[in-house]
Amino acid sequence: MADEKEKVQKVPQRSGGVYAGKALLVTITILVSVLFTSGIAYGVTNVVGGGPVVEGVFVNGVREFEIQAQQWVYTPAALKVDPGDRIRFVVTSQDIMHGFSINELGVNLALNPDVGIVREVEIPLDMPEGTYTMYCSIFCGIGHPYMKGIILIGEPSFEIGKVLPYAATVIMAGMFAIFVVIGGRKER
Ligand SMILES: [Cu+2]
Repeated sequence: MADEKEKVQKVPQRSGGVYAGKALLVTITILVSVLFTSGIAYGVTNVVGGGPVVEGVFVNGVREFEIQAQQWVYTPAALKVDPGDRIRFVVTSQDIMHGFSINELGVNLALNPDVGIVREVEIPLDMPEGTYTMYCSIFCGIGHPYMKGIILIGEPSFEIGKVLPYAATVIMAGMFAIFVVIGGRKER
């Protein structure tokens, strides 16, 4: 009985400081998560399909893109087209052998150094609007897995991929906050 009384008395004395500490911890966690995610999101958009979005040049009704490939980037790395477009890729490797692939469009080119490879495709009118990946399909060194770009088709109104990193962080921060609160309760 004596022990229980002590406990009851102790709780109110501690709680003020404990809650202030928790609030600070939760705030710091959220701040760090936001900074971290922004950094990742910024890094991802700049590494994969980063840089300005290029819309190509119309040559006799065909949307033409001149693309340079080199270890381990495409320039430009972000293309924008519309459904129904006729597209011409003119892709040249500036150094060693690379590939140039877009699965959804059935494109898979092997690029010998300094030889421009030309390939024409038509974007089907019923192709779902969104972001597609162009990537190197021939091993070209340590950066090969990251040699990627994006091809934007149409004007997608909502893309889960752009929201996902932020949503994940909010969930992570929320979970961490819950753990902190639960952990704090168990200590007592
Ligand atoms: Cu490669």
